[in-house]
Amino acid sequence: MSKKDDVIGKVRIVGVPLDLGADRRGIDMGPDALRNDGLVEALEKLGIDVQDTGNIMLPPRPPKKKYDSRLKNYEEVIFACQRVRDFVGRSIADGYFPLVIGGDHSIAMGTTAALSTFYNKIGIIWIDAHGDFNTEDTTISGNIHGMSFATSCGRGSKNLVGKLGVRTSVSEANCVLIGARDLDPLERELLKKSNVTVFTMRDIDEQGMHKIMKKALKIACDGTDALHVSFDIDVMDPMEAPGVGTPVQGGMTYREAHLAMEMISECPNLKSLEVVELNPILDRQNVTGKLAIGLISSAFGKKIL
Ligand code: NNH
Ligand code: MN
Ligand code: MN
Ligand code: MN
Repeated sequence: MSKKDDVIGKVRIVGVPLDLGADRRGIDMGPDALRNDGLVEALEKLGIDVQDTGNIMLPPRPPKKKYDSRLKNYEEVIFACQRVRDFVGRSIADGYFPLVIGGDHSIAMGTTAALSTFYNKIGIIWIDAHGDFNTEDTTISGNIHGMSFATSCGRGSKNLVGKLGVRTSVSEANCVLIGARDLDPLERELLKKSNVTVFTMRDIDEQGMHKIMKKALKIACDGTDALHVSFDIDVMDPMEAPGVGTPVQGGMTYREAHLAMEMISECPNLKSLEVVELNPILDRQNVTGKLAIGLISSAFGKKIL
């Protein structure tokens, strides 16, 4: 049976109602909005055996505090990421493909920690308007969701790197950032010096998504034993996807994003998928939630013909 014509067999959904890694309230409702918009049914329609384990239980929101650190809500975010790590780890051990739905993007630190205990050399395709390549030293906002890609690559201080008790197996040279158009000054320098390949929106404009994804998949799959895809919905153009915490003009079109996911679905190395930063209270008639479900379906093998 060739993987090419086959959808992923067994998927376990892990919802992470966390927004403490970001600035805006509302992202914590992302997982339930996706369920309400029919995520499980859409995947079942593809013939996938879907297990929805519900949302990870998180402690109540802490009282509003004054931040004296560059890592806002540090303890709470680490706690959530530990749970994500454990849930994703158990999903893989139980033979399920983990689909992590956020929640803010800080949860990727938990996902990549779990993957690192199973795989030796992980490639990541990080699809995002932002770089999420800040460290404790470069961040302007102090929001940990802007640091999760760097942390997954093993960059930053010990407050985040290694904090989940796992040495990362992410291979930076096999990492790709796609759709970037809003980088902080020091983050930009760090990215440029890093081994991450960055395809900005301009690159997509110039070369087209098909060429970009061919290159991205080649880089991420070259000699790696796992591909992780981390999809931040704010990569989409805000006209397509208004329901995100940090919209940035000039993003991907509906078809560009679908083509990316369709091509990802053909990669036999794909071992996990994360879709984050849906903010239902900023959405318009659930278009962003429905878009996200469509994109997840494409990543899992849904075909037009
Ligand atoms: N770069 C900014 C920061 O570090 C924004 C990050 N926001 C995101 N990332 N939504 O995907 O805070
Ligand atoms: Mn992000
Ligand atoms: Mn983003
Ligand atoms: Mn965001």
